[in-house]
Amino acid sequence: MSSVCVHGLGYIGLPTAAMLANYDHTVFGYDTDESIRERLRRGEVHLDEPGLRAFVTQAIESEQLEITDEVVPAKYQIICVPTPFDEGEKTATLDYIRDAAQALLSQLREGDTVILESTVPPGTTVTELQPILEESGLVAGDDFALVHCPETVLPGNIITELRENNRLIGGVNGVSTESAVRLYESFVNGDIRTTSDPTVAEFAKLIQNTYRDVNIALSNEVARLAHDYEINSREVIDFANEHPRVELLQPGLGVGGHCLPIDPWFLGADSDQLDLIERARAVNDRMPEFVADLLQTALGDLDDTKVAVLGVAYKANVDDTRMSPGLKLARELGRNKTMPVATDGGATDGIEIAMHDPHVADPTLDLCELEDAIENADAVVVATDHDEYESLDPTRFSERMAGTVIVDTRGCLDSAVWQGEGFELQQL
Ligand code: SAJ
Repeated sequence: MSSVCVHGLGYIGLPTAAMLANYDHTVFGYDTDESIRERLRRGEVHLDEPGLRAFVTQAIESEQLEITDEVVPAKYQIICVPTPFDEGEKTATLDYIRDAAQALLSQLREGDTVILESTVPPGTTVTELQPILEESGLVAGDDFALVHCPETVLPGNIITELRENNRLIGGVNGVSTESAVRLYESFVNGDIRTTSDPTVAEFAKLIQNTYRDVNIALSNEVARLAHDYEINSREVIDFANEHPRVELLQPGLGVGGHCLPIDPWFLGADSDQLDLIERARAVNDRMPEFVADLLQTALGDLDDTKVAVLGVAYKANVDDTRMSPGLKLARELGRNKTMPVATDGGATDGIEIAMHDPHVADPTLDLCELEDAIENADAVVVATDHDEYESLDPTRFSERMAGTVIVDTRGCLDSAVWQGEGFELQQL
């Protein structure tokens, strides 16, 4: 068993630290945010992820995981810090990685292994991280091992996927790769595949999310085409997927979260070859506009109407609203009004937008109860496919709503039932 220091205790670093600790490694967890460190020491987990609280508590109570106030010396140093997206420049901000490398400098010893797990533009491990670490006087590959090992876990299923997913490991040389493989082998049940260098691993990670984004863009285009042909896009996609080599994903209000809408841009950091990938991004980003147009057509005029948006989390059954398509739609609906809608929804002078989400408890968002959201609404948009929305009762809606327009962007509702209740249901 080894000593491991995990730098960054967010959605990836915290479960990784707890996993290693629960597999008997001696783990030190460090986060620059003092309040996170204090909460963890009190046994409070600051992230909403199934099973994480118990998993972290087990690691801390067994004393295999210690929360520290600085980076401490360890055989393995794992960096799991964010790489925030600069929306204007469409680039990754690498400051946290540079800061993490600086914080590590004085603790780095001969024989250690440094692992970067953060999602980064191709080349980052070698061109950004390595030069800073080598200011220690130690040489990557000779004196210490250096690898990129991208995280691949799905929010909502992180603990299982940490153990079960295949992992990619790319070191600056064979010795580096082998050292990291030994650590991941101790808890990963999936295959561990080694790439020829860190840049291949960085690139492959970005392509995994890009593949999904481009695939969804094709489904979203199918949805727009199907609308013109007056057929159901999900039926088309189901039948197209009958072919053994076709696997289209599902259309929707757009692609949110902190991965799919962002990672494709990282591929353009050192290249001007983005083409299809950029188009796919634009197709997905335009979906809220498409749905706003559907509403406009269905309601005639959006002035003096009330629209309820159900679901502001970026996807089903999570509380995360980063790059949320539902919030984007609320902004889009307010765009043409004289008083722009606030980023958190709320009313303008011409259209009232009410938002509901059973998973989100963000006080900065003007969310309301479902009954209040649909009360006197002229239209309802189902923006996120939370489990709760699959069992919505149309009678409850017809009793409260003023209008009959429902746009189900995630295919949650049973169209025959809702149409039978007299609703004008449109599904993407
Ligand atoms: N979505 C659709 N249609 C679909 C599937 C998803 O519109 O058929 C939308 C969702 O509603 C959501 C967005 O795409 O708004 C992203 O959701 P997601 O479930 O596809 O992915 P994330 O962002 O939660 O997590 C992804 C995962 N990547 C892949 O599956 C290739 C996860 O494994 C990564 O670890 C994560 O990104 C990451 O951290 O990079």
